[in-house]
Amino acid sequence: MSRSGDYDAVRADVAAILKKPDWDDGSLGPVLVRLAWHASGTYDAKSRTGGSNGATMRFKPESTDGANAGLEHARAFLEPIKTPARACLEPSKTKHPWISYADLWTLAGVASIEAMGGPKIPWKPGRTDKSPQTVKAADIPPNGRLPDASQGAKHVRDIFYRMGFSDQEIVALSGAHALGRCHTERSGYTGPWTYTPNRFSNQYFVLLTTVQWQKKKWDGPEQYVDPDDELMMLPTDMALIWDPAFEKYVRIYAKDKDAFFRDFAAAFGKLLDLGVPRTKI
Ligand code: ZEM
Repeated sequence: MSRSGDYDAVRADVAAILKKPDWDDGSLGPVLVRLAWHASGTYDAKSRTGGSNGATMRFKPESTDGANAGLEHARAFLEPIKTPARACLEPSKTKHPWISYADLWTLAGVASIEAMGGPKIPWKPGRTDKSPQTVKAADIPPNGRLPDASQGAKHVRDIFYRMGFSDQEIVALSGAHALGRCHTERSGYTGPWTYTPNRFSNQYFVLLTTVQWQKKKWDGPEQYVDPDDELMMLPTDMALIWDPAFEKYVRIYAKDKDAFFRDFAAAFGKLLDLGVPRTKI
């Protein structure tokens, strides 16, 4: 068992499980980043509800929100880092039982970004988990707080302004779509955004501004593809170049990787901390 509070030991264990040849493009990194984002992106600044604190995605209705389809795998991949299956038989084999799920899920996103070549993300521990025995319905965010990919700029602003983000932060955060891919069985969409889905980069912005995006010809939901039908964009991704205020930042980040890394690190760190009680000094 690691010493309580040894977050570097947890980070190292997350980094060690990322490589997985039979999973997607060979890395668990993207789905772990998505877990950290969805755990946090339920925050509502007005009512100060939702957010990563509590790790409420373990409970219904958040666990069964269609937006969270597939994240049960991400949560299961992290389970052995906290409590390996055999630990009940051999308590000496427990790894980091002291860490809360809420800290583990957000730290795993941070460690994954860093392992995939991204910036260092500001991250602080201190999240606590709601207990399955005493959690109240009011503690669990309702479905519908996460963005709907079929919509446009107004919806994207409604969702992210609710959390307290600016247009610039919205665009910076969206650059995470350099990572991973869509799965028809989870979201209805298909394909990766970039040629390097396991590499954190500003490629998402470069591709948004240079590719001739066209509607994919298929029976599935409206999505956009490059002329070779290898890469994809969601309607909400296209909204970032169709809306002039968003587009301004897309062009900045396409040209300036360092600005993107700096702004992404700040915005992602802020996202993971929404709703986490912090004592002010
Ligand atoms: Zn995503 N995202 N996202 N996103 N996302 C998907 C996958 C990933 C939206 C969205 O609907 C979808 C942010 C913002 C927004 C990641 C990170 C972040 C998928 C595909 C969809 C449909 C799911 C599937 O089929 O598996 C929308 C509408 C967004 C805003 C408007 C933000 C912000 C993110 C992090 C900072 C990542 C890493 C993935 C890839 C997951 C994977 O399994 O590969």
